[in-house]
Amino acid sequence: MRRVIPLVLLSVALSVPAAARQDPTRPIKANQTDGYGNDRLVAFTYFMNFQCVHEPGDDLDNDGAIAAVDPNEFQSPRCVVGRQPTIDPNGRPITDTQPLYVIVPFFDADADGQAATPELAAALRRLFGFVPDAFDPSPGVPVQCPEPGPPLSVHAGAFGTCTMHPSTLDLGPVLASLGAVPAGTAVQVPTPITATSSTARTSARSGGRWSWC
Ligand SMILES: [Ca+2]
Ligand SMILES: [Ca+2]
Repeated sequence: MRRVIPLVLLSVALSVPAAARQDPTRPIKANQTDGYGNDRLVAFTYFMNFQCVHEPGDDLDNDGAIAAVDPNEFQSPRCVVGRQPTIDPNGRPITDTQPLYVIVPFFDADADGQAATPELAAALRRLFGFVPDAFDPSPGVPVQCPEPGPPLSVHAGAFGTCTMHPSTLDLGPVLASLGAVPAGTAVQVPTPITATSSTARTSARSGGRWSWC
């Protein structure tokens, strides 16, 4: 079964070259990832961390106390898949932010059933009935995150990493929507391996605020 899951809306300031009429210069830099926009291959350049916006009324640790009165919520980034904040990191409406689609291989292309650990593989098999390549350190498809290393990128990323991103995500809301876990359950997993794409022709511009979808 091949599926693509939508990822949480996060926000980041990054850019692609305004005159991107040629493939990115190889290897791409440590703060860049490959992506697709304006109908061609591009390199996304990160000038800040990929920010998971946390608003006062949120309760991202699911303990019943909203963030406004719960300082424990801020001891580490809380990046929640399936949740969209109303604002971007600049405080502007998220509706004014360019969407950035993060494509996750939700199939097991090499049919090896492997994940980073046997425990993670068992949990994924319980949740989905198979082990997606999104959590396979040696997946059956090429991906942009973690960075593949030379000659494509300067940096070779470790499993569960991507430049300027946190190394874990909470899949709880997506799994709850699928009926796999009760609502309000946090399910922390390694950041899945991904490919990145923007859709709008106007997205291949210099600078800008983007959000993951
Ligand atoms: Ca809380
Ligand atoms: Ca696999």
